[in-house]
Amino acid sequence: MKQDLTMESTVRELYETPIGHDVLAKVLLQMGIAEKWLQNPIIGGRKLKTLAKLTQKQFDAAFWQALIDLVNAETAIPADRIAGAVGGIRPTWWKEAVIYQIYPRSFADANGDGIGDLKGICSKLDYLKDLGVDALWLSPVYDSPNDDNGYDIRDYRKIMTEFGTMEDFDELLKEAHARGLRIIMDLVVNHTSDEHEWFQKGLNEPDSKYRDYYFFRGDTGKEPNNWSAFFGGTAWNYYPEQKLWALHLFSKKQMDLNWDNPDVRADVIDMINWWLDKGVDGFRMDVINYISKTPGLPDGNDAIGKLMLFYGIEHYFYGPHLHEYLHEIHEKAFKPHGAFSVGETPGVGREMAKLLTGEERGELDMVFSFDQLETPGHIRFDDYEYDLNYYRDYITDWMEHYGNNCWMSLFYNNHDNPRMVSKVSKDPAAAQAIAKLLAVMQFTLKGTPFVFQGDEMGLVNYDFRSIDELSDVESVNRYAELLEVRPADEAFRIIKSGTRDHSRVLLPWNERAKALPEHLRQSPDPVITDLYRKLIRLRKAHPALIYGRFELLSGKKNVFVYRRSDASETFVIECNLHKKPRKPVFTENGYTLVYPITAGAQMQPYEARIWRKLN
Ligand code: ISL
Ligand code: CA
Repeated sequence: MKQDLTMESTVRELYETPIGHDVLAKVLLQMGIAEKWLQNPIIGGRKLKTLAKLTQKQFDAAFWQALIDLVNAETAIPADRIAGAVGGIRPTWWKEAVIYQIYPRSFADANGDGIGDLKGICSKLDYLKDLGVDALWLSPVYDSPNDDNGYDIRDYRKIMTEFGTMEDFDELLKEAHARGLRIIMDLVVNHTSDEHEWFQKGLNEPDSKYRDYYFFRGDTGKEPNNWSAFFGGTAWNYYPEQKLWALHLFSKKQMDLNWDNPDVRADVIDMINWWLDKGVDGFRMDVINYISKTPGLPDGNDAIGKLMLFYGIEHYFYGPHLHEYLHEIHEKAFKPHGAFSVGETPGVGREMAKLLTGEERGELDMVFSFDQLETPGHIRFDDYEYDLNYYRDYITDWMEHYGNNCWMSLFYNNHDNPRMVSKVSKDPAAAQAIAKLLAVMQFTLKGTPFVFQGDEMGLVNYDFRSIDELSDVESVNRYAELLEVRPADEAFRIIKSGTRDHSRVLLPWNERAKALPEHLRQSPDPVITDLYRKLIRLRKAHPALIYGRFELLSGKKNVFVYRRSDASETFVIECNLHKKPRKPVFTENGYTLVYPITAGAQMQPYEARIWRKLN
């Protein structure tokens, strides 16, 4: 479909396009405004030029032009919008699976040096099997100088020394497969370490073909554009000796690859095939939606930069060749191996996600979308209480509109985020109930659950006492930046709220973790682990919880009641999303209680109940 929006088009016309839908939703989310606002007929009927006039303080003409260009550039429409194009859900192993994310550095330390390793992972395979998970996603285990804990890869075909050897990896793969556990690797190919051979050659050998593997630019006296790096400052490094600039969207040691160069794509695809030939079952693809950048790398729009707190995003979060490059990787690597892919796609909304994961498109199997992780108007570094009413609305919207040809990922945590339990409430007395509630939702909503290590232990955030206890490059850099404008204690408070270190402390079962200062120690909660085991088994035993229909029964304030059903049975799940007890909404005629063992007259704070009946 050709989109030909102009400033004469209406807000509704814009909102009806996939990109317009997602961008407007994202802008409102950043501004802390409910998306419902757009569904108001008066707003919807306004011309864009009128809206532009009303919002001229926030958004300049260039913003609207950039948006219209982005919308008009996407000619595809999601298949579920075409009558008759999508049938029923196609069953696959990864729709039925529960996937467990391991952050190897802090998971299990076999040799007692305080750093998790591959032998450690091997030693926990029986535990993981018993938990009931089907696949393990390993955060990067490749050779790396660890500026960003392995997300800065120096050699894609070598194992990080601290984690072990390639023999250890082969052993892990064999042992995992012997237990029926699949292994999903982390694919970090938006960038490499500056210590990668390609970058070193590109930087130091002017005639090398690797000069075009990255975004090198000659000396013009200042940064080639105004883009920001996510881990602080400008996105450009200057190399005085070579008189060259080079682009990095993340840390100063994570250099962006130039995907427009076919040799880059061929080398990356070779590498993927090398791992797939070894027998790994798939990849989680790091910031994979960032790989295609607007040609010429133009400056980022000012309004977008201010709104998103980073400049330049609109030039790479959904770049001009993204679909083409993903399709190429799919055709040349994933498809021939029948391998699984999940893309990490920050900034991608519901409709863009459909164009990335629609089964007819041959790009990705699933994506991680992140707009569920903070309540609208908040960022990770704010100290606030996350409102689960927002999660209900967000997840319901996706489940109702994502279509049978797309499949969702369900997660609250990963190695980049503080624990969701702690976001919802800082009250330690509430933690167990919240962990249970999150687990019940995760295993009974529609999609593939991704458990992050420690979720199943009921882990919460750590009470870090000083910046010296943090090691994440993002936290360290941001803290230094904040010190220029805030007193030290305030700067630390901000960093402490959002630091990725909350999810990266050595897990409690390690000997070395027991030696940590008391405020960095937690005990696994066996009640939560037991509940994870039970819920995973429940989900497995009842296809209605996997492929069944989802229907919202009540979404009023603090209430989330939904139904999952297929021809043979019906489940109803009722959740109290709030810290106050309340009367149940669901009347359980003909249903039996599956969880918990008994149901009182009141729903307790954050209580969740699962009911079931045969059809
Ligand atoms: O894009 C962001 C800000 O809006 C980031 O939050 C981004 O989503 C995130 O940092 C991307 O994460 C992944 O790539 C990073 C790495 O540090 C993370 O650990 C990884 O999950 C760079 O490789
Ligand atoms: Ca170790």
